[in-house]
Amino acid sequence: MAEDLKSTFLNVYSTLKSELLHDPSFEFTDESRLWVERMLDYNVPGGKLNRGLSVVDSFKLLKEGKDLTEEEIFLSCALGWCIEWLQAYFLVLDDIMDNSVTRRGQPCWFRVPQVGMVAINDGILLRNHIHRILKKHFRGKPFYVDLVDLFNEVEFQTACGQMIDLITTFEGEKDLAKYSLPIHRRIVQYKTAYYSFYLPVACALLMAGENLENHVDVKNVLVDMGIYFQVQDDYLDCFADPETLGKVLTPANALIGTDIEDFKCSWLVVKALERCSKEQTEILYENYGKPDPSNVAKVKELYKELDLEGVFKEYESKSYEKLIGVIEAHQSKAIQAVLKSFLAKIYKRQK
Ligand code: GPP
Ligand code: MG
Ligand code: MG
Ligand code: MG
Repeated sequence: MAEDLKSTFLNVYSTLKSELLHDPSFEFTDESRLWVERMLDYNVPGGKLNRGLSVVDSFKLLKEGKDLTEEEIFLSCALGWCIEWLQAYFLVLDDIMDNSVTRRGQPCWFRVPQVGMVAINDGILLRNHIHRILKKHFRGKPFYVDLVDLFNEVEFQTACGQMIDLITTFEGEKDLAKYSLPIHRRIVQYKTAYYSFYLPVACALLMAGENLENHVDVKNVLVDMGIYFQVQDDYLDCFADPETLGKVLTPANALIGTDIEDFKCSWLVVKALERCSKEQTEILYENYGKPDPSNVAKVKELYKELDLEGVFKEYESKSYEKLIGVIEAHQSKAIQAVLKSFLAKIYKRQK
């Protein structure tokens, strides 16, 4: 059944792609059509597709067992793909900003020969594709205006999150003293939680005819889930098996993520700062945010000494308990099911 859904979902990708490659608002040449096709295939469908598939899953749960029509299946898949397009747009640009090397087990798009800074424009195109898809398939729906507004709001929140992520990481002003749990929370709430967690469920709610203003409590739980998810991301950046995470090309390469080198306000460095002795704090200040592998190794050694793996495991089970408690207090069984299925997908994930 899950495999079935995935193949339906992938078929909808082919349909949407083909529509975009024949968009009558542009006179494509063979060359330009090939470029867009290669760019889409490289950046859009290669992830876990969790966000996109969640729209369909959530919509089904909101329909409480009623069979979906062909149209409902297609439209919920199309909305799911809009989120995957949004994610592709963010990641293409984020990898340039973070100077990253690999993504999803392959070189970042801007590192592909001949692509380079064309990737910036490709990111803008990906962004525009979302609204081409929405216009083509949803413009006649009563919730069209709310849908467009939702995508715009969430994109704005994410760009603001990206901004605070980047400006707290400024070159030349590297000062660990400004990193704290509230700052970390603010960054991840905006840069990850709204588009990854709230957006898929909000799309499903709109398709089910709901008014989003009546679901602020759902938004709050999903934002908390998103924060928990980004803490996992920060943890995996340092501790995951590189091959599983897809941020490395060969097992011989010890590099996983680049948060330490990039002086990121990661959950790990915040927790380390809370737990360090005076001497350990000095080690952290001396070695954090430097590109040299020996500096990175010292930071990782300190993380081991401070048992950040154990601190994370504790945080993980506490967060789970708390989220389940809030979800089970919700008045609607259908919404409880949506939120629980989301949580089950991410709890104790390895990638
Ligand atoms: C990724 O965070 C950042 C985003 C998805 C938001 C980008 C927003 C833009 C407006 C471009 P990250 O850098 O921590 O993720 P990863 O570790 O996957 O690179
Ligand atoms: Mg990044
Ligand atoms: Mg980033
Ligand atoms: Mg990360």
